[in-house]
Amino acid sequence: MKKVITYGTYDLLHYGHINLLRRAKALGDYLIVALSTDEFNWNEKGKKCYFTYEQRKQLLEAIRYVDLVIPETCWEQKARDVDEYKVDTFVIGDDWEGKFDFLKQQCEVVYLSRTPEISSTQIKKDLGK
Ligand code: C2G
Repeated sequence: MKKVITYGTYDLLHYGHINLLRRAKALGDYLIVALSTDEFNWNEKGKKCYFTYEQRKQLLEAIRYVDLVIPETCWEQKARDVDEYKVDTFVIGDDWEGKFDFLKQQCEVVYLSRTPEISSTQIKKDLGK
């Protein structure tokens, strides 16, 4: 079984996220999403999520491409996750191009093109938040 992992906040879930998850799943048979916790988002990314971790987890678990959701609590957990979950492929959007090449010692690393014109930030702006 080919296992794929990806990481993200996935707040205000939108079709750009779904495009990423669909292509990520197509790279293997089992997709793990490491979902940024509320604390990680605030402390490390300066992001205040609209939905809580539990709500974002529930949304992701309802997506047919997603097989497992685990918490992302720190930047450094990726290498450990790849080993622990016996991951074959790490995948993330190309806004992170090159940032995780260090994982190439352990698994395949794939950067997928982002879906243009949509982001959680844009949605909030359009809604006047
Ligand atoms: N994404 C995309 N197209 C968009 C918006 C997002 O393909 N229009 C992708 C991102 O590239 C990422 C995933 O969807 O792979 C989740 O996006 P975010 O929630 O913004 O994730 P991010 O904050 O970049 O967190 O340790 C890595 C970080 O947790 C990544």
